[in-house]
Amino acid sequence: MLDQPATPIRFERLLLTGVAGNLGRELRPRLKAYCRTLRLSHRAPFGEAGPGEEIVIADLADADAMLGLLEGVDAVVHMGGVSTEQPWERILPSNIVGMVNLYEAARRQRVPRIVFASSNHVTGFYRQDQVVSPKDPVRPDGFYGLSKAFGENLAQLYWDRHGIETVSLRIGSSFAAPKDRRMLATWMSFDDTERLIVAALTAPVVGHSIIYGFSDNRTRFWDNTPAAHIGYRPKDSADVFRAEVEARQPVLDRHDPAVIYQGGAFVKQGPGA
Ligand code: 15L
Repeated sequence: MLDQPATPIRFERLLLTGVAGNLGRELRPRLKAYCRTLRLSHRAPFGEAGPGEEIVIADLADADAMLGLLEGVDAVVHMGGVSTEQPWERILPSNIVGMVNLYEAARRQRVPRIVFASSNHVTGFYRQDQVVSPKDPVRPDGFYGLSKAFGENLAQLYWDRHGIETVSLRIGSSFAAPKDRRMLATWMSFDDTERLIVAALTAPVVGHSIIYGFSDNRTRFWDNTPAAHIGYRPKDSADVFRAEVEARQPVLDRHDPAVIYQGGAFVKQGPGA
């Protein structure tokens, strides 16, 4: 957790979906610092509410449940849904139907802003020797990346048609430490993840903005210049782990698609793999 909250704002009620996932668990105490009440949701029971928390069990695929979930919230941090490459039957209800349910609920409950956990896998089929910006065409590396591209397009529609603002975060690799050479470029520390989400929640005007989520790493695949208005300033860097990661993985097979493409191993798991 940041020593000082990144900005002294207070939301009355923030909703964090997908709280039982890896990143959801990490964000739970962090986001509590920015609101009076943190509403937490997941599709199955996951424990007790702490002080200043409330729990609502809601399946993304259930439109009525989603409508109730969004009642009275000032903003949503949407971490819910499938977060890895999976068979289409699993992705469809949560990342496609679920996203429509989320945005329809936001429209009906008049929720003004959503911070959407998109993914770098929206552009995973760019090569690692390219630097990609949020303005470049999408190149999903599987059904998962494709579903996140759908989510971004849906966010654009709800901004253009209904004025609901979204910041789509194309999160790189948000873990305690980079696990491999690729993550020396894609890694985002948990503190920087908090900084990014808070910047996305509080930037005055965002419309629908897309921004890549990564720390201040020396090697990088992405250029966030078109999202400078979000005001995200990473403070950590994967480079403190560089020597250790390179020693663990000294030789790379340059013919391996997981080494060639930004999406890494995801490019080998998609449809037909
Ligand atoms: C993602 O989108 C996943 O949710 C996460 O588990 C990581 O695998 C990450 O991408 C990544 O690309 O490293």
